[in-house]
Amino acid sequence: MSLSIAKLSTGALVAVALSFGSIAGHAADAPSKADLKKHESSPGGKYQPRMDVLRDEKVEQPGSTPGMPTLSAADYQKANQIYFERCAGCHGVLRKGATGKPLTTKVTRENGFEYLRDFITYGSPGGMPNWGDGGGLSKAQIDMMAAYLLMDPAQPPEFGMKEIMATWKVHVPVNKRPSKQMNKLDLDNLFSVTLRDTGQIALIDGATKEITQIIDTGYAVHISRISASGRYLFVIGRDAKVNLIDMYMDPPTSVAEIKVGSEARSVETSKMKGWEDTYAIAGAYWPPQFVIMNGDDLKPRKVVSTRGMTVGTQEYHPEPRVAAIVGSHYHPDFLVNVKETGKVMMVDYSSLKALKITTIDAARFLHDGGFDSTGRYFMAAANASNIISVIDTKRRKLVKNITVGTTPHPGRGANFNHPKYGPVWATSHLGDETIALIGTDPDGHPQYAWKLVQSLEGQGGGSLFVKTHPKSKNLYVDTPLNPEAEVSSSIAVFDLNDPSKEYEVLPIGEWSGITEGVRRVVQGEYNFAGDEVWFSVWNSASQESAIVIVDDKTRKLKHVIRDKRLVTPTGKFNFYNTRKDVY
Ligand code: DHE
Repeated sequence: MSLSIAKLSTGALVAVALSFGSIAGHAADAPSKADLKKHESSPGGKYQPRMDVLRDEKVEQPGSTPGMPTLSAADYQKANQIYFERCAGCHGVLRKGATGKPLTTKVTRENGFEYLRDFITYGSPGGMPNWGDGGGLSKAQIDMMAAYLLMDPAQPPEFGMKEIMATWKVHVPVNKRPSKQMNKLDLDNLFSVTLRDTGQIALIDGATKEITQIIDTGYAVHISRISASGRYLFVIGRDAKVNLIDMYMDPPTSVAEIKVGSEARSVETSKMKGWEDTYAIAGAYWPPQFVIMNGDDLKPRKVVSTRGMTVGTQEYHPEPRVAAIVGSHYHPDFLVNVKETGKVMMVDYSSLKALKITTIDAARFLHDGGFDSTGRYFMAAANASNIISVIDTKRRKLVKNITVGTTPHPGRGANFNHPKYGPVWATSHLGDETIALIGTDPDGHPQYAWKLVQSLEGQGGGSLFVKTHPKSKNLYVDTPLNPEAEVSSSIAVFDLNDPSKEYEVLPIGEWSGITEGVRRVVQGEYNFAGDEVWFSVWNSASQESAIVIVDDKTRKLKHVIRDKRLVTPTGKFNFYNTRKDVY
C-alpha cells in the first residue's frame, strides 16, 4: 500500500489499495489462536491503566507529514479516544513506551501501515493483546489506529499551578468549621467505601453496618486516605480531583476540592510527628507530577514534575506516572513511587521553598506498596519487574531489591509474625498463584531479613490484595481478576500458625446472596477491633453489588450489606487502620 494518501477516513480506508502480499508475510508471524486467547484473558492484561479522563479531552490534531496518512478531524478524535482508553496505559500518553513498547513515529514509520495493522489485529506473544479477531476493535477501527500511529503523537495539555489554582474551591473555610467533633460517628470504626462507577464514597458505620452518608467525589473514584489526627478524609478520583472531607462537621462535609492534573490515582497526608494534618500530597498519571497542598484547605503549594531518567539504563522518560505515595513516620517525608523511571522520591516537606528530595534508585514500574509492621521500611512493588524494593525510611536508603513472583500486587501488603521466620510482609501476585513472604526483622531475625523466605500457593493468579491484622491469625488473599468465576468470587484464607497448611476457600460471592454478575470479590479490610474482615462483591454498575463481612475467628459469614446505593463498591478504608497504617 502506498501511504502517500493525503487523508484517510474510516470509510475511505476501505477504498485504499492495500498490498495483501506483505500482510501474508506478517501473518506467518501471527501468534496461534491459543496464544491470542491467553492475552485476552490474562489478569495482567486486564489490569492496565485506562486514561479514561484524558480520552475525553480535546487534543490538537498534529499537522500532516508528507507520505504519511492523515485522518479526518472526527476520525482523529475517535482514534485518540481509543488510544487513551486502551493503549496509553502500556505505551504511554506520548507513545514513548511504558510497560509496552514505544510507538514513536520512528518505530511505526519504519514498520509501516500493514505491519501495524497486523500487529494490532493479532497482538504478539510478548504480551500485546489481539485487538482484532474478537479482541474488541473492528477492522475499520484497526485501520484507523494503524493510520493514527503513523501520525505524530497527540500532546495532551500540561496542568501547572495556574490550571491547578483555577480548579481549587474552598466550600467551607477553616474558620467556619467546628473546633470539635459535632457528630456522633465512631470515627475509628467508620469505613470510607469507594463507589467506583458513581464517583462517590459511602461512609459505613462499623458497628451498625449502615450507610451513614453518600458523598460525591471525583470520576471513577480510586482511594481514600485519612489525616494523622483522624479529622480529615481525602478522596481522589481518576480525574485527579481531590475532595477534602471534614469529619468533625455534622454531617461530614466536603470542605474543599482541587484538581492536580488530568489523570491521577494517589493521595496521602503528612504523618510525621509535629506535622500531623499539615500537608496533603496527590500524584498524577498525567501530567507526570505531584502536588503538595495545605492539609486543611487543599491550597496548592508546590508542583513537582517527575520527568527524568530511568534507573539502570538512565534514559530520559517524558511521562513517568506517580503511583503509590506514603507518609514517612521517621522524617517529614513523602515517599513517591515514580512508576516508569523506577525511582522513589523521598520529598522532605519541612521546607517547601528549599525542597530537598532524596531520589532512590529502586526498580522500574513501581506501583503499590506499604510499610512493614514497624512502619520503618517501605515495601514497594515494581510490578512489571517482579521486584519488591525495600526502602529504609529512617536512613533514606534502598535496603534491597527482592525478586518475587510474576507481577506482585500487594495493595499495602500484610504483616504478621511467622512461626519460623519472625516478622514477615506478604504480597500476592497478578501473574501467578503464589504469595511471597519476605522477612522484615533485621535485628531479631537477621538471617531471614529482606529475603523471600516462603512462597505459599494460593488459588490462582489475578490477585490484587492480601490482608491480615495484628490481632488475627488469618491471612486473606483475593483473586478478583482470575479468569475462573469460582476463583474470582471467593477468597483463600491461610492459617498464620502454620502458613504452609492448605488454605480454606470462603465462597464470599455466594454468601452475598447475589446470583447475577461476575461477583468479583475484592480487597479485604478489617474493622477497628480486628475481629471482622469486610470484602466487596463487585459487580457492574447495572447489577447489584454487596459487602460481605466475615467473622475473623470462626471464618464464618457474619453480615451482608445490600443496599441499592452500594453501586460498584471496591476499596474500603477503615479510618483507624488506614490512618495508623495497620495492615
Ligand atoms: Fe488501583 C491503589 C493504580 C485499577 C482498586 N491503585 C492503587 C494505587 C495505585 C493504583 C497507583 C496506590 C495508591 C496509593 O497507595 O497511594 N489501579 C491503579 C491503576 O493504574 C489501575 C491498574 C488501572 C486504572 O486505570 O486505574 C488500577 N484499582 C484498580 C481497579 O480496577 C480496582 C481493583 C478497583 C477500582 O476501584 O478501580 C482498584 N487500587 C484499588 C484499591 C487501592 C488501589 C482498593 C487501595 C488499596 C489499599 O489497600 O490501599
